[in-house]
Amino acid sequence: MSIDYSQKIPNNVNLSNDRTLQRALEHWQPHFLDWWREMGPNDFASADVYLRTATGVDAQGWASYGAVKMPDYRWGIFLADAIPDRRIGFGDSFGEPVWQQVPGEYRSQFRRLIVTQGDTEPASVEQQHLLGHTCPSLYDLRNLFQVNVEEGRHLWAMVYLLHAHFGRDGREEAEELLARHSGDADKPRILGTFNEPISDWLSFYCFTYFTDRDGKFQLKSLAESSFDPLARTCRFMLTEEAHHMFVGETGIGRVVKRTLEVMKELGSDDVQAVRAQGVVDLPLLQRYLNFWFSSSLDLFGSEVSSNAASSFASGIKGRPDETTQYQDHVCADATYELQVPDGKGGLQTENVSLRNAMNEVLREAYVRDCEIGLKRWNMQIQKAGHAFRLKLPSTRFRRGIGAWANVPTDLEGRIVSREEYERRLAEWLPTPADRAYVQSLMQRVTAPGKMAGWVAPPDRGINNLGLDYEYVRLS
Ligand code: BYC
Ligand code: FE
Ligand code: FE
Repeated sequence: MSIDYSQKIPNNVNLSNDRTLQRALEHWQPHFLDWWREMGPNDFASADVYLRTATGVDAQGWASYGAVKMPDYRWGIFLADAIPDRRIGFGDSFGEPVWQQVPGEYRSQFRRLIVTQGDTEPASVEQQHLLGHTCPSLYDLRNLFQVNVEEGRHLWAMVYLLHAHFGRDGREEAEELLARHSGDADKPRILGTFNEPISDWLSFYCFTYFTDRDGKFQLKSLAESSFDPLARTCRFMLTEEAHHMFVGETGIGRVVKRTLEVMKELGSDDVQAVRAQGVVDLPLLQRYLNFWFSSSLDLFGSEVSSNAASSFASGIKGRPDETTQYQDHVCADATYELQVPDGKGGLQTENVSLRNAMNEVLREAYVRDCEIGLKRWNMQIQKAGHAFRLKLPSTRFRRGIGAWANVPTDLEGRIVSREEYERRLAEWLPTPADRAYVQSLMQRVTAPGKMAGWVAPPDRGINNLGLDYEYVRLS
């Protein structure tokens, strides 16, 4: 079904046929806009931004591009097309028809997941609230705003489900999604990573690489859900998500490229010499990767989780690509082997039911996906003739959730003493001096086609336009 843009809230869910729901969402809309004005990239409200907007939900040409002032962006409700006769793909009800309504017994579990998902979307906009002021180029500024408006739309996607399927509770949750704020002492966002500040562009690239990728895996597993409206919502969100991860992967790749150019000119990889030229030394980049990777790993929840087991059993949340990647969709008797700390400084092996280990299954798939970018960046470094390699730390490193929470380990995942851990953190994570140095590089560049000195230009522009296109017209 095509998207109806003649409505106050663009949608492809026939909203005008359900007056009560339409009114409820139209009541929430000004609250969303107030939130956007206050917490979003509000200093750029009058800028013309070259944005893509969804015009359909099919694979061919779903997007149209044009200059938009962000407060006028048409946030709406877009579900991927229904799959005729879709069946439940996993768990105890495998093979039964999917649900168009939430079964009463699963209501609170669904609500919790949809609220958690919804909470991350506005959180990321809040985290990136001030980044526009230090953009390295108009191209990057445009990408930031594209990501921001789409995260705003992802909030709409979850609020639609809350309003349409959870009655009064859902409407209250929708209000709460605008009342919690990233980093707020009293009302923080739900998940840890979404309360971390993103105050420089290196963090933004790491966040879109690592944290939006958690989004990809969570959305993929919710896209398998037996609750069909949720599955269809997430399937469409995934088409937008690809660009967010592209911004991260190419962003880090451009940082590496620029640093290698400077190292070549200098004939040296000496950190002080490299920094004197105003670029990001590779060990510093590594510490940023360590920070955002370890933080994002926590977003998958505990290795052993009864929540995950019951979500799988009841068909609420599957594994990414459940149909194509797995043979056994029921996992009634399968087990999973885990290595966990034994509490005495050593390790022990635990055999748990596979259903209880679903968070870990997801996390493993995520880690493999994260490796792809590292391979590419290391290829650049190798081609430039350097021995340095970027590396993902062990999944045990600096964990705050699960079996490894608060167990001090080094980057290889070896358990170390608390004292050694504290002492070596400056080797492993960005130090205040690192952050101050990165901050000193964040000088705003807004001449069309120009690029800050710490990042190489991208290979190509947006939608086949040149790099010197004025992607954001500031006024
Ligand atoms: N921080 O059984 P457990 C995205 C909580 S990113 C704080 O271990 P479960 C995006 C957990 O909520 C994708 N708390 O885990 C990216 C639970 O609390 P309650 C977002 C945490 O429930 C960039 C308790 O610990 N989507 O879209 O199996 C930009 C025990 O939970 C954390 C989703 O996450 C943490 N890191 O799984 C924009 C999907 N981790 O309820 C957007 C929806 C866990 O006992 N959420 N806890 O108070 C879920 O599927 C699950 O809730 C989780 C946790 C995977 C998060
Ligand atoms: Fe999102
Ligand atoms: Fe995203």
